[in-house]
Amino acid sequence: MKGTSLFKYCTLLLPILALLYSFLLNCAMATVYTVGDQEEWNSQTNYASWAEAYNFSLGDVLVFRYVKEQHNVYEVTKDTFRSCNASSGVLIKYDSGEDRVKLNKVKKYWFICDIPGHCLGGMRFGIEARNSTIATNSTYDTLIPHIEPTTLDNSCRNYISERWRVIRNLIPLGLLLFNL
Ligand SMILES: [Cu+2]
Repeated sequence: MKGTSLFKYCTLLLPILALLYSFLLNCAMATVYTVGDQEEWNSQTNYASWAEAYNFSLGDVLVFRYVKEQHNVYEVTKDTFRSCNASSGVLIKYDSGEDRVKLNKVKKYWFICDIPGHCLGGMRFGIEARNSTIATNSTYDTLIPHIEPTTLDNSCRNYISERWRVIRNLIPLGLLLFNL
């Protein structure tokens, strides 16, 4: 009899641990993207379609790899992205050949290469860094009520405490069901 009740508790505990783990993953995992993937940062790649292939989140990192002095990376305003004229609207310049850009704000980022002709030739793209706590693809979301974050700038801690409240409420219910 003792063995079966232990089994019951384990079957209850495992999904809870899996839930917690998936929440932590959603919050803590930052993805590192090499811009252009295998093509890296060069004049032959369509970066608009590269950028569309991914969903970028707060905390993710973009890595620009290229031969130093053959290219560079400017973070620019939307207007400068559109015009490819970097005489104004340049926010940050990178030229190391392996530039790591951390997306540390929820906003739209615009990047160009400022070597003559490269931006107009396609070395430019825009991405939107979203709040990663809003986006979740956990399969467990179908099993428990989904709680929308209350504010746009809510932190991971708020998110986890919201989720934890749901789990905490489910534990007595689960114990009740298993004991009946
Ligand atoms: Cu270039």
